[in-house]
Amino acid sequence: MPTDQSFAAAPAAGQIAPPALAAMANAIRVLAMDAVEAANSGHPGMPMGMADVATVLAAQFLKFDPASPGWPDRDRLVLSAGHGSMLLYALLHLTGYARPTIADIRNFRQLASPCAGHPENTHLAGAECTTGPLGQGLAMAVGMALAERHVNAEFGDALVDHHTWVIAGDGCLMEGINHEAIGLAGHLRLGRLIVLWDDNRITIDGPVSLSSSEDVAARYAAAGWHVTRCDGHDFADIARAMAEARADPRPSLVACRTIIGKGAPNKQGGSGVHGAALGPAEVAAARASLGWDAPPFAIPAAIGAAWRALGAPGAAAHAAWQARLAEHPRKTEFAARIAGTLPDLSAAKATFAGWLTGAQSLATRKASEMALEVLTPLVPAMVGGSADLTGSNNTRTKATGPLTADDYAGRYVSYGIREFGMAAAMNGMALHGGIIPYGGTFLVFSDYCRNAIRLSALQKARVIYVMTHDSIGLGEDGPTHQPIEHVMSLRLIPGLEVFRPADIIETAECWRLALENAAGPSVLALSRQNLPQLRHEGEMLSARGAYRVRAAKAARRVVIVGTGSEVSIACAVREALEAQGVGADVVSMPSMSRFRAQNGAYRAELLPPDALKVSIEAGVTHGWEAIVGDAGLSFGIDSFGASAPADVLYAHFGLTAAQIAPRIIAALATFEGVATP
Ligand SMILES: Cc1ncc(C[n+]2csc(CCOP(=O)(O)OP(=O)(O)O)c2C)c(N)n1
Ligand SMILES: [Mg+2]
Repeated sequence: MPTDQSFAAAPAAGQIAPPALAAMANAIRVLAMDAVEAANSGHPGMPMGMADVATVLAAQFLKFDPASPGWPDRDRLVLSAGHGSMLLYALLHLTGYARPTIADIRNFRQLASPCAGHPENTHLAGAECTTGPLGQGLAMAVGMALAERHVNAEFGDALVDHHTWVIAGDGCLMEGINHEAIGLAGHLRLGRLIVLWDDNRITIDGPVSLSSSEDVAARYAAAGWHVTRCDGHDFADIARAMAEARADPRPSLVACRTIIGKGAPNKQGGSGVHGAALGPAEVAAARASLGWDAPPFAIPAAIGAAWRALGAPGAAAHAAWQARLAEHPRKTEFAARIAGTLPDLSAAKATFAGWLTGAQSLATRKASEMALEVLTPLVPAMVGGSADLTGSNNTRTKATGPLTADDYAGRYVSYGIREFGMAAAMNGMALHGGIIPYGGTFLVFSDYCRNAIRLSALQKARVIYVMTHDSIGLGEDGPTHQPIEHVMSLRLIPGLEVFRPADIIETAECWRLALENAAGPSVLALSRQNLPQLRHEGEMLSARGAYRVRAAKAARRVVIVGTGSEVSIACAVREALEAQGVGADVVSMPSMSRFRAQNGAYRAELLPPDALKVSIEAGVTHGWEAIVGDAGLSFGIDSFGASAPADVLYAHFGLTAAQIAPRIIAALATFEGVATP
């Protein structure tokens, strides 16, 4: 029997009389309005409106242990309507989590408080994910619910048996990503996902009716969801709807009809209460109408005690879970999976080292597939997928069978044509724990994923994006499909590792680096077209971001830096220069950020001041000034691409050795005239 069903039936839960529940809910309301008042910024409306729903959730349904926010089998609570962050902070504080303290709440929205404007998983252990960009919390929750089923399928009910609860607003349901997320959840029948919709019919600009006349319930039903409703201010009705949702085998939407800002007598029900402090007069009026005499940030003892008592069933469930874990034959493996520890990769390292002796001309997307064939059997946490481009992204391996509603043990997700939904779900999977997700699409569609990629980085989530067809080298599909600004613009996202490997050897190295990058996301930008193998020696040279792949024969006057498919072009340019007696190094730079993090000596050794520095990358030249300097040359594409075969396009955009070498020779005279007067 699923263990958290017995948890739900625990006698302590559900036995609190409604008057006491009302007082407990008012504690959330008062903390929210007091914190927003102190900060003179924030959003009181949502926490006050959803206080009753959140109280029933914590009192009767949510499986949590305040002493152990990271307990792997806790229910996940995702506050998708992240602007209502005070709801989460109040819940965590009242139920007895170590943080936030009342001092933290007093410092709501101030530097160094874990109570940031919107919940941030890196600031607060009880925040499952970082939310605020509307719609993405719910979409991440889909990934968490999927992760729960997958890890359950592997380790069983004794260790993995929890629910994912989401508090979402009108905005989360209106965003386009909602369509992708619920389609995926319905298809995969993620019955342990329950969305509590704050159906208050208000957004910032006013009533929802200003902008929307959609039948949300019908849309969810059409996506295969169970839909129910409740009066979000009637404790019994809320509990009835939640119980119904939990019992239904489909993912559930509970439309909780609420009044935004409930408890603020003159402002409730209107959009003015969404995101502004109530002001001293309205706060006083709210206190009077709620019958709340305590001063700001003070919780009456009996109410505080009632809140803290809610943690007891979860603490007991956690203790029972610990006992089961201690007896479990795979406890060590489970702990390593949850911790995200990589297994021994020496077999993969040996295979990759063997490739050095070959001379394989391959697309790096194909090399990536070969690396994945080696890595996925060794790393069971890896769960792959693609947004309907499996045959192009080369993301599926023999070890990754289909993950479906009928077999959650599978390791390959068919995300469908849902790039943003895939990226957000992968964030949720990584944050849930037990999974290292990777997923593919065309690099040009990284823009569709972009805000989720940004959240991968902000949340320090190990998500690996396999982005193929990484330049005009994809050829005839034309400018709609040819990335131009993408590689450079992804490099702008702080904390995102962007790898653009040049051949099979670098591809294998970059895959290892991405896997070992436990505290952040990586993008692998991979070619459609074949690329010659450039390396026959050296181990993990990609780790420093850039290295000399060819040394000048004649006295070095030029250093040519390339990435990905342009490194082989750089090598051809070097040949042309050397033929004219001009010495040139070629530096391959699979990761610009890693190179820039190297010490000055290493950087100067690769890019010496007395050599003319040249970059070649089939994308925007913007950003390369930092590498080649003011006197350097950057060859790239500062317009959109075109529809033609790849080799025609490379010639059209001037990215051939025959076109680049003379321009370097021409520039050399000026450069050396200035550099060595
Ligand atoms: C992607 C995105 N777009 C816009 C915003 C700005 N924003 C924050 S809350 C909000 C209104 C949301 O309405 P609703 O979800 O109904 O919240 P409520 O007013 O009911 O609390 C908007 C537009 C955002 N946070 N994220
Ligand atoms: Mg609303």
